Amino acid sequence: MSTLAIRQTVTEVVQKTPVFDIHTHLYDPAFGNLLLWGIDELLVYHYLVAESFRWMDAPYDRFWALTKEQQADAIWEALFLKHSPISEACRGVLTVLNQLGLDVNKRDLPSLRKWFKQWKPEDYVTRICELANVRKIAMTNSPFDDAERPTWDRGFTRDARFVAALRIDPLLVDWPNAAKRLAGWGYKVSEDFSGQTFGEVRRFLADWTKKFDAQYCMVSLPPEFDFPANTATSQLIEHAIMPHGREHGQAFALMIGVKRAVNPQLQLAGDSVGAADVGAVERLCAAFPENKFLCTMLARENQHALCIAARKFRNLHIFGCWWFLNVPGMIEEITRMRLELIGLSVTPQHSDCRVLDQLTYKWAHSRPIIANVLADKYEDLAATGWQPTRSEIERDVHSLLGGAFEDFLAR
Ligand code: RAT
Ligand code: ZN
Repeated sequence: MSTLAIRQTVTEVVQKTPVFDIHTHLYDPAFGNLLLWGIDELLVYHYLVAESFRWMDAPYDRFWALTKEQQADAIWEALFLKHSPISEACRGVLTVLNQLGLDVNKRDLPSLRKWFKQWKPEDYVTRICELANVRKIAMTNSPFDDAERPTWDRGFTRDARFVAALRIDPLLVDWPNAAKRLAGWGYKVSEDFSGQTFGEVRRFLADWTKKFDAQYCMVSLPPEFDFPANTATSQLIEHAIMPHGREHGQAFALMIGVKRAVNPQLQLAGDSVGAADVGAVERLCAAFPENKFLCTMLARENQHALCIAARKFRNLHIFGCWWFLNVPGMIEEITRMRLELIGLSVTPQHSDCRVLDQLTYKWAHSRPIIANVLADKYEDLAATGWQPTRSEIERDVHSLLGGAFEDFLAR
């Protein structure tokens, strides 16, 4: 293949390969209103809320008192009409509309709203999955979430496209309150870890793993996360999460580096970032070679050391350009570094979508970047005389878009 043919083939294969989106905040349609979609949800996405407040002078409370539609109007006005919508999150809204065949150039929010009203959620899920070329979506499912728990307790027919992930932040970052809740649900736990506490936490994890059919267990942690340490988080990981993981063959996903609520007035949009210690991840991987770990980190400063950790520990699979890193410049830099350091045993991207429609933009924006970096790498190989074949390219791209992740979970 000529270098041009390599680039064209890689671009085409990356576009055509269906993706397994391994971390989102989307829900199986059986969860009803928890599955967010449509223009107003797109506009009130917390990434845009944070950006719009930069232009607003009114008190925060006044914005939060508005209806969703009014909030969307305010954001549209501030971020799309009064200034050009060049940020990644703004551009995303326009990519969604464009992919749906809508004319963004009219800048006509009421007529966009009218268009979305014609859809039924089930049909819309299919339309969006087709457009985004997504084959499977990992949800974020928390037993501590009062909004979703009733649906699990009631039971429902699963949509095969949506798989569950057992999210346990309250357990690991707010143990005193989590202990109270577990006790309320009949688990014999004590805040001081006495008696059968660890065994009962394991029973709790096993119950919800079964109920969710959870593909992995997940937590997000602050920059200060350390292991081993004299903290409830560290104790629970060692004595409950790790044995649970081994017993169920379940990987433990760590998302590290989020500083929650640095500006609480921004609500969901008020979280920030801090550099963490990759050493804590290495020590976990070394202490528990029989456990599998997934990891993404929020700080740009941590990306190189995390790649090196993955070179040292085959029980560590790194994934995604998380949240503030999910912008083209960072995706390019991080994906290039990962491919150069660990080749194809990585999942370069997840979407973190909260609104169904965002699947189209997040993947439309990431795919060409991944393709471009990958094409550079194949070109370098071709320069040595090693010509990649189309089927080798297809195999590799399948790995990057979820296949390597599935293989890792199945190991
Ligand atoms: O990216 C996001 O939408 C964040 O608000 C978080 O949900 C983060 O991804 C997380 O899973 O904690
Ligand atoms: Zn997330």
